[in-house]
Amino acid sequence: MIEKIVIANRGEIALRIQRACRALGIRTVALHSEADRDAKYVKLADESVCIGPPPARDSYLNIPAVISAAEVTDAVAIHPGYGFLSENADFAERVEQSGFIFIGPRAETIRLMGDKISAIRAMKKAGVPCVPGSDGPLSGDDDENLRLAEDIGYPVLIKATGGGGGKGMRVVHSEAALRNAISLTRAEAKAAFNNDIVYMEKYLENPRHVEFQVLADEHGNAIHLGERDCSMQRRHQKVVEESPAPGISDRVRQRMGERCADACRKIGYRGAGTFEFLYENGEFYFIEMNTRVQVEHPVTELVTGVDIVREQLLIASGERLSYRQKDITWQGHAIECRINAEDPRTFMPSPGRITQFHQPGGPGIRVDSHVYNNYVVPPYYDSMIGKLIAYGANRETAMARMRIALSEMVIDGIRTNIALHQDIMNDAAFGVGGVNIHYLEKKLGL
Ligand code: MV4
Repeated sequence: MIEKIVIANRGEIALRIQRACRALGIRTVALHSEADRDAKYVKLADESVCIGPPPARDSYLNIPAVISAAEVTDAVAIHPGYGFLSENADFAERVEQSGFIFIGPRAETIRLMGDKISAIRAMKKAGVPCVPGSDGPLSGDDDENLRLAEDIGYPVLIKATGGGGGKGMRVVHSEAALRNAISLTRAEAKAAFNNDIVYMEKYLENPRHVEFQVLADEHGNAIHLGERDCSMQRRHQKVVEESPAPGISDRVRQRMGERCADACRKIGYRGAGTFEFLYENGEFYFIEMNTRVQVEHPVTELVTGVDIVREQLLIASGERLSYRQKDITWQGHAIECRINAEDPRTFMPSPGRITQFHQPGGPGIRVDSHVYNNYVVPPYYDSMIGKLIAYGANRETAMARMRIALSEMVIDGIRTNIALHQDIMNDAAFGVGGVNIHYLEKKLGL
């Protein structure tokens, strides 16, 4: 077993990783910027190292600083959490070249999935259903692209292979707009990702975002933990996630989950991962794979009973998965509300001192947050300050518990999106379940 790890992240996920380490007797090194120096989770760690000034590029994204911190503390492995360096293949490679274990997939796997065209090719080959599209880069031949779009059928979507998470995409509704859309997307992609390679897909107009959680070890074992519905989003930021996804039958879960687990075996995947799908008219279409632990992993933990971060640590230690697929069962329903320090009207970040923090509790309530009374939310990072997760025997119960928990939660001194969550928990369409990815933006009048 790994003896000591560096946690190359901050906030709630740094605390979540630290808790999993404690349970396994792994010593922890908290890395922090100057802005996070006084955070309680930093003091709770066995050791801490300041890796630079507040801006992320000077601290949490500073690869030499992170690796040096692992060297000076004699750590064995580095957990990247989510965001920051978690899906940076060059970082994973340098971690391993420096003699440390990267808690995640092999660098080549991260690179394969980071390039969306190569990810789709790999998944298509492994039997995962994908969106009808160009199956590769678009050429510079306008006539060829017009024929392709004609075959796929308008509307089509031009996507940057270096993109993902919503950056570098353009919908095209007609032949007349195609040529221009391709060159604009190319130019934006070149500027944003230094890669002007683009591809084409059928544009799905009203899909849901449904993703499957997988775990794979180094010994060729891979399992799935079912799916999450993450359709309640605004500007590519998820707001509410839940598991199971409303309307997905056990049979469909098993069939799709097994396809994902099988794809993991075929590509030699290692660690925790997520297959992102668009789900429309009863069909799944793979779009991207995330090679990290995700913000919304707790809803899967609550319905399966599997501690995903613990499994990441065991896998990185070279152990076999603690579970076979037949050991995985799904019980009840879990919903997660992302609590953000933001203005309820403008959605602008609202950093500052939390003068009063009271967290809810009771049956089926979990709070994953690093904040407390008098904690100062720094202005430099993501505005998410925690996650409120409600579990119940069914969706109704989980929603009812979430409503009560939201009413108990007190965060004074800064503005938050708690009222938005209350609104969503009382929304009739959310109550029915299965809203699409455009629902929240339409509801908010965007
Ligand atoms: C799509 C799509 C419709 N059709 N692909 C947005 C981010 C990236 N992960 C993929 N995205 C989309 N790809 C096809 N062929 C619609 C989106 C999309 C979206 C997807 C998931 C969650 C929220 C979204 C919001 C807007 C657009």
